[in-house]
Amino acid sequence: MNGSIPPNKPQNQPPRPPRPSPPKKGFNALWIYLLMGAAFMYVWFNYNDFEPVKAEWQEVKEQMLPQNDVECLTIITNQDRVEVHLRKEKLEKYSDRLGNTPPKTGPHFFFINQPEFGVYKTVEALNSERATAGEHTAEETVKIETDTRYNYFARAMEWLMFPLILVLIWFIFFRRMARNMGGGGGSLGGGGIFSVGRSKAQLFDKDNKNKITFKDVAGLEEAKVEVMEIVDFLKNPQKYTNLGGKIPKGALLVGPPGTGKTLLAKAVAGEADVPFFSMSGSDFVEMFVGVGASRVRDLFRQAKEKAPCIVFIDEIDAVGRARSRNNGFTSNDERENTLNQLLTEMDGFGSNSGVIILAATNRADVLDGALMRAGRFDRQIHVDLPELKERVEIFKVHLRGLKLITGFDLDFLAKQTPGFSGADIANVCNEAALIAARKNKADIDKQDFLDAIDRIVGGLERKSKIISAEEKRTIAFHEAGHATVSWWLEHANPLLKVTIIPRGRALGAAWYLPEERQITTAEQLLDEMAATLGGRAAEELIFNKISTGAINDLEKITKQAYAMVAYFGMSEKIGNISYYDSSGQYEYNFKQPYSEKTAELLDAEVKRLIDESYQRAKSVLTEHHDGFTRLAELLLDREVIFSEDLERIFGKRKKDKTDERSEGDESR
Ligand code: NHX
Ligand code: ZN
Repeated sequence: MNGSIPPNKPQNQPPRPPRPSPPKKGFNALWIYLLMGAAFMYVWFNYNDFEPVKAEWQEVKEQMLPQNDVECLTIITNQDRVEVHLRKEKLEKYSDRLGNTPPKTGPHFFFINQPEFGVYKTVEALNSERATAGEHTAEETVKIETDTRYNYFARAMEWLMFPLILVLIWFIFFRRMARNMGGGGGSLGGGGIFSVGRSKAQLFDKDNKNKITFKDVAGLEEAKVEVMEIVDFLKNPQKYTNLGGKIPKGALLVGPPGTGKTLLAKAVAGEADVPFFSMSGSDFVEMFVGVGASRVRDLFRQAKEKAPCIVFIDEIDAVGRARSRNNGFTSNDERENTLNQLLTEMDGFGSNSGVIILAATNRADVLDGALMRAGRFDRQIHVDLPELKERVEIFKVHLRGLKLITGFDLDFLAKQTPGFSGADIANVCNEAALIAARKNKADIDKQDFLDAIDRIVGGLERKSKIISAEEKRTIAFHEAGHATVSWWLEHANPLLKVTIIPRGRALGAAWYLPEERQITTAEQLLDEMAATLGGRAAEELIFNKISTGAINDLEKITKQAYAMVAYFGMSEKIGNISYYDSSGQYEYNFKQPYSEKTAELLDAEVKRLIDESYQRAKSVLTEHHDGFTRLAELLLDREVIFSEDLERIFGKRKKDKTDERSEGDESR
């Protein structure tokens, strides 16, 4: 490549390519500028409208020099090259080789130099010969110059190559990363590498099509009232600020999974008619350091631009978990930075700036105290599992689209589903429709719903599971044991049915209708423990052999007994002490908060409670041995028996106040 720097002749520069239309993304723009710069450099270093013609030293020495055609010779010191500049007035002579319009200033020819040519000496000799000849004039001197010529473009490229490759790799890497990280459809950040630190909040604007309103939220009456007030804060802030009140900055929706926290937040968005940013706490968390904090910053910047608006952070416990003081190796600095940024931002804007933060979590107990203090999440809205009336409402919503049999009893369904969340109920309704369809029914009836509930609580029925006759007997007596003990113990949950059809992981189950109560007494807990131990007790009494099948029962009562002793203060020896930790502070502490001696005492008390319950179960079974064995035989025969059958065997249950009993259903 010939890298001669042309004289500055701007009129001969090729026109610069037209500027591309302003690129949308920073990423593209950078590329285009880089390419343009490279192209420009190339043109600049290579631009020359005339290329010297190749000649031979022989011809220069024997013709051009003697005939006084040469004005100047330029010896390029770092290349084997000599350039020949002809005298202006002699150019015509060479027009057959140089063309008709050779440039006035050269170089016009060049030749490849070799040391033995002795170019310099030859020219010097010629010049001095002419000078001594006396006819020397300035015009006849052959000038001789030296020049060192670098290939600037190649050298520049050498310098730039390495960083360029680095930058390229970086681009590709980050672009892939950014794509993998999703940034989904409605993401404000868009794709691309420069959006790593952007918030991934989804924006629901006023004119979003599938709006959810408070009408779509069944139950949750108290929570709705609270949340409606927040909508009102945004709609008429003056009403509140006129009286000197400050608009709250945030509200925390707390409640178990599936109870409709997110739905409620979406309804707020639908009702408020303000922009609604939605993101999940885990969206802040990324593998890069500092990304979380910068996303928080970005989220709040966007929110402030759109104020008044609502920011909704789902699963805030992902970032809001309590910062711990001394967690040497479980520390998560990145998460703490994110949380700190969140705290700062929530403090950062004035309370009347029209941004309200809603956050949802099912673990309010693990949240950092700083997050919950007034001035940040000023209020907590508890969203609990729906009660009977609310379940009726929720069923109404989900049954809207279903083809039901006429005279369908909605209240019955609600009674059969205590402890179900809104999401569970939605699941029940859908599953019922699928079950009815599988049976090619025209409409869905009560039995389909009951099957759906059983399926959701207990798992899939596995009728084809092969069980030997001996095992079947064990299962039947085990379940009959549960049934008998729970029937005769006053405070145990009322029984619904007993089955020995395998379902999910269980080979058989006793189904109860637990009372919907707010608090549980020690008697109730003890009776339930005895009933749960009834299965193992029955196995021991009847076969004098015990099986591994009771693992689930034992796990449950062990946890129950531990809770009674260590949390509920229900053991006299321990006293009214609770080692329960609602603050989550001890979560990373491996040490138990009690002494070794107390630990031993706890263990002893747990064992005592369980042993006593087991004795009670056994004594109930021996006392009602006849009914118990009849029940087991009936179960072997029919596979499913209901509380009516038990009533026929044992007579009416002491505390079976059927009409006022609460509703429910849970597998044991
Ligand atoms: C097994 N299952 O795992 C076999 C298939 C004592 C007659 N080898 O107590 O089915 O032994 O009153 C949730 C629910 C494990 C999780 C039930 C995990 C059962 C159930 C073990 C009846 N009914 N045990 C019972 C039973 C078993 C198991 C579970 C679970 C058996 C017992 C399972
Ligand atoms: Zn059992």
